[in-house]
Amino acid sequence: MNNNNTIFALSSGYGKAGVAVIRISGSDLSKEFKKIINKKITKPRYAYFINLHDDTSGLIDQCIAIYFKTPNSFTGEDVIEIHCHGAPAVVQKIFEYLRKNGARMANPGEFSQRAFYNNKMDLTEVDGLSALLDARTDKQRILALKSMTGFDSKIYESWRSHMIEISAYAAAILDYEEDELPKNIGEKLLSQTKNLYNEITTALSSYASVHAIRKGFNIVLVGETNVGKSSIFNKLVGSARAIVSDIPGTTRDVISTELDIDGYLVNLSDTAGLRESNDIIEKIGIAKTHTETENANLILRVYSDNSNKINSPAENEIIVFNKSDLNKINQPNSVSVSALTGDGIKELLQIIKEKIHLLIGTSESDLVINERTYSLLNDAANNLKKASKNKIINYDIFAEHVRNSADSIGKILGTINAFEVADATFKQLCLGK
Ligand SMILES: Nc1nc2c(ncn2[C@@H]2O[C@H](COP(=O)(O)OP(=O)(O)OP(=O)(O)O)[C@@H](O)[C@H]2O)c(=O)[nH]1
Ligand SMILES: [Mg+2]
Repeated sequence: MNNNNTIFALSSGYGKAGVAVIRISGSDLSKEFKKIINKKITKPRYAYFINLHDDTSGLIDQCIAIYFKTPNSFTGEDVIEIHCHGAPAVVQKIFEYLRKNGARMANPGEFSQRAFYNNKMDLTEVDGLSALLDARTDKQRILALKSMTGFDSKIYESWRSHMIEISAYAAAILDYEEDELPKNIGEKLLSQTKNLYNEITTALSSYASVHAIRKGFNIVLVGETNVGKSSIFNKLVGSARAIVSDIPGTTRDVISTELDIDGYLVNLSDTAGLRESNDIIEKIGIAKTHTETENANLILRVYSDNSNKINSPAENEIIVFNKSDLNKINQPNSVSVSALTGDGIKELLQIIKEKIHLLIGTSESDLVINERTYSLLNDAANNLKKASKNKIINYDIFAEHVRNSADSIGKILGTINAFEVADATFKQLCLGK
């Protein structure tokens, strides 16, 4: 094995397990594979049962070994997978064996990086893979899988080729007499550019909700002290996470936990109660409550009575009247609960689910947009906007703007000047991918 070329890593999770999978990738591993399985003839994609031996320490483990011949492998290179017993000591011993034979441990994301440079995946597919490995809920899995299997790439490719066509036409106009060109060519190019601009801005507008699926939907409990925010938080979480007491100002810091609500990852936060306070720590807590509220996708405004005027809820708010066991308030656009008895908690959960569906909307069929693709899509939209101002005055400048836009889309896919972008993308991936 060539030291720089042949990399290995544990592709399954660390720790005790029934089976662990070690992946090896390099430019020519057929000889190495023969050595590992101790047989002359080796078939690709065939599971060999082997006694893995080391010259000095003897039997390392009984394993399954599979050979994937270039280019039909994850990285596009020769790949060997060793399925060994999932004991850390076994894995370490096989690593030692591979190191002795000239291979080195892969860097995080290095397998995917090789797959990218060998044209096995484009960058949006790598983004999708990264999101899939992070997926904790079903919605996250579905969204990531769509991107990983090339759904997004097809849309980007079609936008890009359309832009290249428009800019090529625009550039060619300068070389022809007007009567040699298709009728109303200028208006046609302009209207196509505007259509592309609209499609991209529609995709951009779904960023907030797609982001909420990927990173989690932030729900925050806000209200005056003692209204029962921590009690509701505990009820929704199903355990006594937050301290509850009848002393106003019990909660001073933000307490957050993750929940799976209807397949959506939710970050639920309990906050310090709002009141005038001279206590320096409590004031910091209240400032944090305000920050949490600003960053929330959904706010649960909690009250324990309606003695003061209560504003009707904004689109991202639910009004919750707690302590219904003491005083049940029936007011439109609100839900009445008792964190003490559990009364109304089911209804509250149902309203939360409906709100999540409403706020996330139909974005599940949209593109997966992350921080990287968001800024490049914005660049693309801005260039199309510059190009599609009223009338084309200068075809050269128009073509240039549309071409810049196509370049931004190319960077999303990783087909243009993408090395820096690509390196940043791969670093997000874990070892063994
Ligand atoms: N009767 C009744 N008491 C409740 C209910 N919910 C909470 N309480 C009580 O109200 C008091 C305050 O509850 P907390 O959950 O600590 O209130 P909080 O809004 O988190 O208060 P701070 O952290 O101080 O802002 C406690 O004594 C709770 O036992 C309820 O539904 N019914
Ligand atoms: Mg509290």
